[in-house]
Amino acid sequence: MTPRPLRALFLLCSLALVARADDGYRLWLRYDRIADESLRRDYAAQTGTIFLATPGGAESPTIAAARDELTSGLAGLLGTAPKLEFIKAEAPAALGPEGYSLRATPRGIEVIAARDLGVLYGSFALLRLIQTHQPLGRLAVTSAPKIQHRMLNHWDNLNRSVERGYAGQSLWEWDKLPGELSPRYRDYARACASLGLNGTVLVNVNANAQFLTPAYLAKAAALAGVFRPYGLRVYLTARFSAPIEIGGLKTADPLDPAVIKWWHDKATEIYRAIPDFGGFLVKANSEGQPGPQNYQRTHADGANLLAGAVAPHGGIVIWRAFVYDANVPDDRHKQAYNEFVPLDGRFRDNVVIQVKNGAIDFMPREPFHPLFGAMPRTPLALELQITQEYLGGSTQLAFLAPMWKEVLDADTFRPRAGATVARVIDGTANVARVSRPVNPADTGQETRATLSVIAGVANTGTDRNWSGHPLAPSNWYAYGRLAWDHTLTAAQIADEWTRLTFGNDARVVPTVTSILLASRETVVDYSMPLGLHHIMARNHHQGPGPWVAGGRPDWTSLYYHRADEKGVGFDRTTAGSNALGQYAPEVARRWADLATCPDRDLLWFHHLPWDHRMRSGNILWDDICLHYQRGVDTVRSWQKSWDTLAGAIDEERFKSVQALFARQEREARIWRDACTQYFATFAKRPLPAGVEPPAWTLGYLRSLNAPFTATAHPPAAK
Ligand code: GCW
Repeated sequence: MTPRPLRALFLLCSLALVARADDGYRLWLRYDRIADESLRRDYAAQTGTIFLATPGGAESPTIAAARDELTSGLAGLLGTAPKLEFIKAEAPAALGPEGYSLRATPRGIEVIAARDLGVLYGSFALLRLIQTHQPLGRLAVTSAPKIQHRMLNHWDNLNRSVERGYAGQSLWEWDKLPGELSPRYRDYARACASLGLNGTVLVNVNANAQFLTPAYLAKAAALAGVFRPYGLRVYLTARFSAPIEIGGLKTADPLDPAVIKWWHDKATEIYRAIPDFGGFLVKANSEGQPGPQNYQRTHADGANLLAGAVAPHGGIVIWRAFVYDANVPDDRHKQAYNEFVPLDGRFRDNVVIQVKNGAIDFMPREPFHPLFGAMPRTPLALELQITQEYLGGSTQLAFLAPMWKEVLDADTFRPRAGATVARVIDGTANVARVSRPVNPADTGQETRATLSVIAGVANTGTDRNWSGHPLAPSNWYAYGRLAWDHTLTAAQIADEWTRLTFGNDARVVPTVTSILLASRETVVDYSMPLGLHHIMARNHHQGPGPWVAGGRPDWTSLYYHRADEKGVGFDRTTAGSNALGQYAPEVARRWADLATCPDRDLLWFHHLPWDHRMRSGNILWDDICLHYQRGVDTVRSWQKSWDTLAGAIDEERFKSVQALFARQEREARIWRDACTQYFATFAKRPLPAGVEPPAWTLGYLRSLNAPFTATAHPPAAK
């Protein structure tokens, strides 16, 4: 038992630690001293010697990065530096090229991997175990990624603005590169490597050909140099018209010999600057971007052109399926499937088609995209959006792991039950995939999928805490963890992130994790409940805009909610657009039948009368209103729980989140008041009991247009 005065001193010190301001810069790699002395002593004894082991057993910059991290991490956590020994050892085959195994042995802890990068990943994993106070006594962990290419996609522009970015400017200081290297680049790479992310597309899919000019390739090469020890490979977006814009050609036709040569030469030039360049990400013939269809060629022609250019260097092409066109009369939901399914098997082996989680566009909730499972002879990548374009930017909390799990775990029933979206993208759903010869020289043997990719649109920027909202790095973290292992649960990830970010305090952990886990459903409740979608304000996509009309129909809200005096919702059954026909029959049947369609997807697939009887016993109109109110109420409940953490979290982050929750509560009310009053003009029914009367008139809310991006907020009532 510690003597009293000492205990008091200890308490004072730990209070001082708690109160210390934290600006969030260190993300989940904080390494603050563990307050519990006996725990610290145990860990110090167990980690006295750490063996870093690979079959090659040679030092490298990656091993040096692992050493640095373990040394500074353990010095911070335990106050002692471990003895690090680098040894030769065979790695179990199951680890693959990037996996690791951690083992407690009588002489110390072993971090074993087939390659240096696995040692680095294992070192981060070991630190995470200590940071989250896990026992090491019987440590025997093996872990290997399920997906090969785990990527961040930055939508960063040449002028350092970030499309749909809410955390300041782009991290990449183009004007200072390649000469000056911000220390932030290394911290970015550390954060990525700590999660096992191994690829980064530096720039926006709305692409700028300038990034492929020699001056910018030198800048990208400088970034690649900083990232390389951390196993993070650099990719670029390819603007399809680059041969015209920077190459002086008259055409970008993918079958034109001069164009083919231009891309081959460009690839050679890129690989000279960046020998481990990952490849190209391409958005073509979508939202005004140029592409092969400008020359009456197909997406396969376009993708294969670039794939041919990078293939000799081992590069890949990630071709996006986010295509739709207002001139095509069919439901936007169906267009990507209609375009791409006929091209299945027509892509070169180093092409992957990147598909957003849902068929419309990163809505707060979307049923999984019908392309998953529908192209068995083509590797498909899953694209998720970490940045919260439709979920409140960086002013609202929406922890997205539950949403991503919903998609990853969705069963496509293609080719058979159990083929979840996760298994489609990791290649295990369809092991007998046939790789068809694309060019006559290929042999076309039966192979298992070799290419697997997952992408997350980054939420990073120059804000000191990286992501704007102090709780928003949880989404970067969750994305990285799921990219490594999609079988983790949202609750596990929330628990880990909270411990790493706020410490292991018994009060803080359950409070923060329960707020995190409820948050995405709460945003759905107060913005687009029961399958409503795309009813946000125009352009900036923040805040309500169910009235948005005029211009391109598929960019209006009316196109999606179809509200009239009879009812609301988009009929995608056979009586309507029959988008359901693009899913496996088992899936389509479940959504088509009102008896089995879950409430959460109802208005995505059905147009229903306002007095449709819901499972709750309420009529549809009442349920819609009650969801909006529930969203507001839940945010209020977070405010109360957060307030209980005063003193248990450093003041800086505590106050910041407190202010943001107050803002979120008001923004939730704006959503509620705007949507319920707007839909009431059709439903012509009163608000049900339990829903507060609106604080603002519909006319006033409509006149604001951009309530959430404007700095001035609406006054308390109007
Ligand atoms: O969601 C839409 C966004 C655009 C984005 C596009 C895409 C990069 O509003 O800002 O452009 O998707 O994913 O290509």
